[in-house]
Amino acid sequence: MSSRDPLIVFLGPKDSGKSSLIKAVFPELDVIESEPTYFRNYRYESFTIREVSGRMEVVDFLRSASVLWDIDTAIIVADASNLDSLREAYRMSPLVANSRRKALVLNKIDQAAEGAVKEGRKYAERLGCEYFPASCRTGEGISSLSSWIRGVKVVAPPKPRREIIPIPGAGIPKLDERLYTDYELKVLMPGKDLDDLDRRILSLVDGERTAREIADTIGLTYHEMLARLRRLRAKGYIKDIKHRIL
Ligand SMILES: Nc1nc2c(ncn2[C@@H]2O[C@H](COP(=O)(O)OP(=O)(O)OP(=O)(O)O)[C@@H](O)[C@H]2O)c(=O)[nH]1
Ligand SMILES: [Mg+2]
Repeated sequence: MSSRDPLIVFLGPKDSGKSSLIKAVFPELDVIESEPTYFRNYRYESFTIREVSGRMEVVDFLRSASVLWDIDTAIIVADASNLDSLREAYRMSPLVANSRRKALVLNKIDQAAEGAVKEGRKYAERLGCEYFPASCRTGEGISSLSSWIRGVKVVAPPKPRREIIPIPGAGIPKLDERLYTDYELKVLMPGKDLDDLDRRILSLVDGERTAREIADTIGLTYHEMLARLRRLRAKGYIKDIKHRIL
């Protein structure tokens, strides 16, 4: 499996039906049902399908690393039988903020709580994403979801040279910030489709300053800065972001 493959990420609270949906949409895969420690990858054609753990603390932990994930499609899964599941899925959604497209799947509509389908639509609107009420048990909504996932051709942008995969271990380790420090940056040329913040960032990108120094100078958080850098690179304004583990 290449770490450069674009990702199809399944994200959602515990027991919402992430594994069941992967199995329903990609029946050819040998899906493992136990909860992954962090995430579990499957190879599908030129994609990596990734089921993320349903535990909020793991999702929080992965948040910083996910700015380097090349997410083509994000499937946010919630359980229609439990309205809290929708709220939790919504709180998890920043993990896939930089996906090219995303959908909210309200699974288990065979057991939907009253008002859940309508409530799900509101959350999908709030997330600005597609909405698929579905049931792995009855098959309802699965073929629409499957067609949507398969229907769009992917144009892969330049990708990070390195993907950071947490090493499984006991408990949840603290994020090691050294993984992200000291980027060397090079600018091609500033252009027109940039906002003022982008211009300020580019004016400071000189191949010497690190991402952290620029973030501090401008007053952005480090994670906001990394998200901006990814977008600027995808647009071609930044030629290269070199990663160095100190
Ligand atoms: N009624 C009903 N049950 C479902 C549906 N989809 C999944 N389930 C059941 O819900 C439970 C959890 O499903 P999983 O697919 O393991 O959920 P998950 O999100 O992968 O769970 P974790 O990986 O442990 O977070 C299982 O018992 C499934 O059989 C559905 O559409 N309807
Ligand atoms: Mg699972």
